[in-house]
Amino acid sequence: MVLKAVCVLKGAGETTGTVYFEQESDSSPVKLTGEIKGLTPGEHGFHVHSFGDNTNGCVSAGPHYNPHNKTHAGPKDADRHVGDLGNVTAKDNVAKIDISDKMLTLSGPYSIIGRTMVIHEKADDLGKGGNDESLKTGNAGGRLACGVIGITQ
Ligand SMILES: [Cu+2]
Ligand SMILES: [Zn+2]
Repeated sequence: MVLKAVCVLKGAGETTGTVYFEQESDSSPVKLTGEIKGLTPGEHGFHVHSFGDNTNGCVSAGPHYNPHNKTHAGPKDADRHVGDLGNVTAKDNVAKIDISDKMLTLSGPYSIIGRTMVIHEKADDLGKGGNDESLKTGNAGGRLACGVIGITQ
């Protein structure tokens, strides 16, 4: 059975986006498509954060989703936060999302449904920044927009 989810990102500024998630079966990679608008040109960190909580804006989403207690890294690293999707790149203020990720899942105890996608102000250094913050957040800076990942048809 194909699993599907969607996330509408909003924030305090002009950044908005829609991301679609699709997974062919429980053990398949998750495909992310869609776009994020209102970005400065260049790379922006893009992660799944722990909580589906927006009570105090994107801050309430908490840290990167990290159920296996790893340090922050890039999406191709074996040891990484489950939520570490690296960067998306904006051209003409729009980032087209086209990601396939083997660590995310839409089913089971580590499902990302009900958690939050966040798009950041700055590039994620993928854990290679040489300081403590790099191993937690990738120094990606403020949270421009976010949204809760929800089930769709
Ligand atoms: Cu993040
Ligand atoms: Zn991380």
